[in-house]
Amino acid sequence: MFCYQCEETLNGKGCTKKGICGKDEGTANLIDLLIYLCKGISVRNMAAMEKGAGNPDAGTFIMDSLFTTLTNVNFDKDRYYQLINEAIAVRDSIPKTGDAEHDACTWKPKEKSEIEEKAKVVGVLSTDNEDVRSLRELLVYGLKGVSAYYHHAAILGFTDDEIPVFVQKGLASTLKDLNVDEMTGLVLECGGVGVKTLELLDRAHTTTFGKPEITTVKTTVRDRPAILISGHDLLDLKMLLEQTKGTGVDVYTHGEMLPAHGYPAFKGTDNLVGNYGRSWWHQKEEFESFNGPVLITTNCIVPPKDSYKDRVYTTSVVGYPGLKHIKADEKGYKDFSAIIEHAKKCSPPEAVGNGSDLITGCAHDAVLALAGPVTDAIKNGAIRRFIVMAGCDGRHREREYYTEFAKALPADTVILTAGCAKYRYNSLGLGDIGGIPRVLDAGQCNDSYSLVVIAKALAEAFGVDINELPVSYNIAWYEQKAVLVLLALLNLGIKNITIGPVLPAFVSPAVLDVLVKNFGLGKNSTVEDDLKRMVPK
Ligand code: FSO
Ligand code: SF4
Repeated sequence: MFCYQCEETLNGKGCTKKGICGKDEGTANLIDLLIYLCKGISVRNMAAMEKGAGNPDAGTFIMDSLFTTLTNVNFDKDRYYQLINEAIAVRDSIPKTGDAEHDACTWKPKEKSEIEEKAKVVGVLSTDNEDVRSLRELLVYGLKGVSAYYHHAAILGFTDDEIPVFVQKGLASTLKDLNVDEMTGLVLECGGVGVKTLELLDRAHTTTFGKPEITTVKTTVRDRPAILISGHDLLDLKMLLEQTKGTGVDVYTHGEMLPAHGYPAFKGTDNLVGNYGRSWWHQKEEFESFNGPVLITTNCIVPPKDSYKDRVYTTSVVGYPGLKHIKADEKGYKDFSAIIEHAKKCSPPEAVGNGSDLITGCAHDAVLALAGPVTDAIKNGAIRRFIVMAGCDGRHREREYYTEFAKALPADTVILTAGCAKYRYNSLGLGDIGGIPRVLDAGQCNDSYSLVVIAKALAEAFGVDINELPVSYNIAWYEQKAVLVLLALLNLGIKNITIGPVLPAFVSPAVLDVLVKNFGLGKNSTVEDDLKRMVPK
């Protein structure tokens, strides 16, 4: 195996025998083969589409498969065998349009052992040239991000045919000998498709669940049995709340589900009690002390401990061997009765954290409703600067930097955040500036679009270019959705973004050079130096 798609990759280079995330070698290889076959489907389907004979459903299959392969989504080998067989069936349902097709378009195993053998040789290292490999993988990770966000929009009925077509164009391109400019162009185009996808998802969420409102969320517990819901899928939360109503079972959000509290659709639901715990990597302790069942709707799941394994349920793209999986029926309905009955037999959750309230729901509509006070505060100097500190949290010690940076920010600065990175500073009690919270939590990483809308509106209000605003970007990344968000920001022309806590292993020195020269992208350094740079006097 060789995998270097996430920030926690072994020694900053690549996982080779087992993933730091817990993914084993066999699973990692099967993931490589599934991606290889998705590339093959794409090549064949793009050619067939030109002749009006394409399979319009292939895009959905490919994107759901890519979502499955993101970090901390699915560790279940059986699921990958199944997807590999489905991929071959989808591909072979598309008429062949040329004679000299790539191996990814024609390879077919006669028996299971051939799958394992093939899976060992089609991975990342099958591309020899370091820079070509870097650009291809950067594109594939961006496409994984697009696929994840698109999945959330599509299950709410919001689709855009151009997005799956681009995903196939991008995947197909990685089997071709393109020059550096062509590959770089596709990477930047992926950022543009990312903006479009995030906008689609924003529309899907706000149309379905209402426009988020600035909301205070409790982190204390009640003395009743409960279910913890984690991941990003708001539709799953909606169905769970409908089914737990009147059962005496409470529901708490975990990790990236926290922003759900800001949506009007979930307000006034008396058994949606509050948020439990912090970001994804604390789950081993938090799932233990929660006592009740946990439903994981998307990333990030970490290999569960035996002590609570029987209480963890997965759904949708998520999977882990031995965990109970809840599937949707043909109409998309999920029956959560097993998890609700399970909860009734469990003790109530034990309190965690300092019990302080959290603020969320500071998405674009809510913040722009404060446009007057915000622009006044900038004009009169009460707000000197905004720092976008969005992205992911992670378990490495270097991430302490983000907590320390937030603590060291001067009192006339405001943090704009989205994603699970917020847990590093949303309970620090950073206060407000004339009623404007100093940590404006726009929501999930899925809601990063809000940060762009806010920045664009400020630029318009002040009649300046987006790069002339008093805004600095100090982004923390972990997995591939964050890669896409970064590409989306670059596509919007945002310069001088700082990323950390380490640079992606998949960005080669030459590719990094391009990003530094064209966009001023850089890595974080010390709190002191970065403060001087990002918050000039
Ligand atoms: Fe965090 Fe995990 Fe939302 Fe990611 S929960 S790390 S970018 O999957 O998705 O922010
Ligand atoms: Fe390693 Fe990250 Fe890949 Fe897991 S997802 S195998 S930790 S690089």
